[in-house]
Amino acid sequence: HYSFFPGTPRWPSGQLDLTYAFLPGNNLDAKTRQVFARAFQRWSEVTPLTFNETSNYRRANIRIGFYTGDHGDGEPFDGVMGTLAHAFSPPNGLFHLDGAENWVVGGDVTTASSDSDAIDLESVAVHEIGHLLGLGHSSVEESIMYPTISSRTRKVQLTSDDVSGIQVLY
Ligand code: TQI
Ligand code: ZN
Ligand code: ZN
Repeated sequence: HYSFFPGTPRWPSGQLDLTYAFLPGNNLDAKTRQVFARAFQRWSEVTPLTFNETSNYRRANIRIGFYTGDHGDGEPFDGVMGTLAHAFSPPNGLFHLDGAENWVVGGDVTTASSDSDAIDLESVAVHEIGHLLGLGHSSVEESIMYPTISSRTRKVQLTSDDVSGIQVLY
């Protein structure tokens, strides 16, 4: 079953059109930006929320960046595997990803290569956006918000549990 953060934080009802921006220094390619756009779309399809990319990083509601190791927020990344990403509850909007992971960007993670540590970027993005919107973890194993994902796994479809949870908030 879905859960929320303590105090049930959410984006306010007057602020359902959210903007997101990528950390300017990251210089992500079009393919990577598309992965995030698709991940946001999963949630906008089932809520009144909209998500639009902006180039104004400082003014964006949601700020996405890849970092390695200690990056100044008290939650350092740990290299390959372990913590993959973290996102804060509303209305903070920070979404950080561990730049050290073997991210699979839009490819087929189930057949990805040599490295058994391949992690599907879109799957992690859909999960972290759930946190950005106010969802905690779910006890339903098939759900996007379940607190475990395996490498070489693609899990991007919201389940009825995820949809029920987000529709309580929005
Ligand atoms: N990062 C954890 C997560 O996003 C961070 C975290 C731990 C957390 N406890 C929390 C966030 C409690 C909110 C509330 O869950 S992670 C997965 C999953 C991670 C984990 O790097 O471990 C995904 C990132 F759920 F699959 F295991 C993305 Cl999809
Ligand atoms: Zn961080
Ligand atoms: Zn999580």
